Amino acid sequence: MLQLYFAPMACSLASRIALMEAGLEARYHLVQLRTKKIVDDDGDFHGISPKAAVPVLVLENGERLTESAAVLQYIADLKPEAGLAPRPSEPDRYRLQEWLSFTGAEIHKAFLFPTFWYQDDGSLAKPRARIVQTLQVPSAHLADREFLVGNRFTIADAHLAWALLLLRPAGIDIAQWPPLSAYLARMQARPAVKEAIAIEMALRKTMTA
Ligand SMILES: N[C@@H](CCC(=O)N[C@@H](CS)C(=O)NCC(=O)O)C(=O)O
Repeated sequence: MLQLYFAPMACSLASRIALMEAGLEARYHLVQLRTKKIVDDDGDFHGISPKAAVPVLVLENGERLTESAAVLQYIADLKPEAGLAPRPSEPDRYRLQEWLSFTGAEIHKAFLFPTFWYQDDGSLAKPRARIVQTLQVPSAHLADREFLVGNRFTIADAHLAWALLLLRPAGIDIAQWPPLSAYLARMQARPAVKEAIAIEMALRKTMTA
């Protein structure tokens, strides 16, 4: 069975959403990122991945795959009939990769990550200045579209929806981008997305309690 190492509401949420949208079973291992401990067995997460970052997907053959863009495509390709990614031969596959890269590099790492990790001592000025410019891109794209790629939900939506969910805890008001706000509401209304978020929010509460 597939196994996913995750932390509640971290970027691994997109992989959980993809697994649930695809109807694929997996064993989920909770990782405490601060201590790098695997909660199941108190193991050291560095032993699972030298990157010590989630997501890590353990494949059926025991190999471990990291990086959301790769993990998400792997999951989508396990269940092509779920339509979570255009087939590798289709031109839209490159559009999908374009969005996975943009969310991972420009949204996650360029401003969400620093917004959470730096103290509010002026070092936040740079990432905050990039927020409006960066989020304008998906906002303009989604002004007249329901989904990022083609006319159905894909793993690119799972990835972006996760990133948008973090705006609030990062102190950024999504209402300034009405298309993104409407898009996130649509994504959150999907049963699999709703369930994935509910599971991880409940776990997060127990970890902070
Ligand atoms: N490029 C990686 C980034 C993975 C990443 O940064 N994950 C975060 C959680 S969102 C993490 O586990 N960070 C390690 C830490 O906080 O110590 C990907 O897209 O999967």
